[in-house]
Amino acid sequence: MFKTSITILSCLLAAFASAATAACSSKSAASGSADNAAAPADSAAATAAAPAACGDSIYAYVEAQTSLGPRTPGSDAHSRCAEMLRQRLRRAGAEVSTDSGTGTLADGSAIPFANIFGRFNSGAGRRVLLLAHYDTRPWADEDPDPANHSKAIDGANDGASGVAVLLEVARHVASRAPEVGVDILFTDAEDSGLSAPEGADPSTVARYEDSWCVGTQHWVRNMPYDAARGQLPSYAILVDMVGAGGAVFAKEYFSMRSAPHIVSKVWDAAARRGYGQMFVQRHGGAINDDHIHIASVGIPAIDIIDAGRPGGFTPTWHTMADNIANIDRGTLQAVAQVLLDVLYSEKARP
Ligand code: 1BN
Ligand code: ZN
Repeated sequence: MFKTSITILSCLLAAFASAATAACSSKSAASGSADNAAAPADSAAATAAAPAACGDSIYAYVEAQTSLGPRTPGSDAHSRCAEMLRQRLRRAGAEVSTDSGTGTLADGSAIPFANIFGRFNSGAGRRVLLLAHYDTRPWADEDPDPANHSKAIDGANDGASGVAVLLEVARHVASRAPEVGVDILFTDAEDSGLSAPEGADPSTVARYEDSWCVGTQHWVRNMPYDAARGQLPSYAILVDMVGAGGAVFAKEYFSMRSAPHIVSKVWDAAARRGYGQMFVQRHGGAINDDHIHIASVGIPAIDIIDAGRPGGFTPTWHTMADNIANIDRGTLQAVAQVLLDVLYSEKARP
């Protein structure tokens, strides 16, 4: 109770930037910098110019989602979460739109989706797209107890963490905009997919692969950018499963194929902050995630995902243990800080 009160207090202070003594203040993350608002001369100076991410604030954004219950597509908790995200983006000053429809899962059943898009500083020519999925998996099918395989997960890490990190970015963009325009996309129906069973008929494999990231597949076919007029964002960064203690972000395969220069930019920014143990200089596996669909329409796209541990994904992946008890403020803060450093180092023109 006491601890909760402290967390809420420090987050409120952070959110309203009202006290220099708060656990997270509104000052730049760099200490001793005389003028953090000065234009960065290089990447290291940009680190000094970025606002400071607040782990308590991001944790509170995770809790705001998990307290609704599992956000499986079609559920009341999912609708309430969608409305909350639209409101938060609007309050942060974004122009908000929703791309909704119905997709198809591997078994042929229908799944509703509503992708939520927020655009900051729509007049900026050069833009960066940030995305995370807000839906949660309807089945804990990786849980050690088979009795849990048909239960829905809280998705504190797999879903809420990425969204929370982007809400933190939105909070800072609202109070001091970077030079580039920022677009935030909360994708839906990412996590109701099934993997093809061993020995599946090859003609059915695509159906299984396409049962993941259903919302994003629709969004890219209707995206709010005119590619013919050169309006695509310069690049996109997906954050997925960015809230567990001991997270290891390796350089995911499709990210390296689509945008090795953005992977370098992000991993270099992490190294400058001393997060080299988390953002490791190692190549990772190939992951069927939202970024591959964004890359398919010509936007260089990368995935920051906790898949670099010896066993692959974090141990709570698709289990009932993916809950708030296994969320780590330090990981959330590190990822948000790296995104802020990258965004605030970008120039209005390349
Ligand atoms: C990421 C988080 N994913 C699901 N939850 C994508 C994925 C798809 C991971 C297929 C493994 C297999
Ligand atoms: Zn998942």
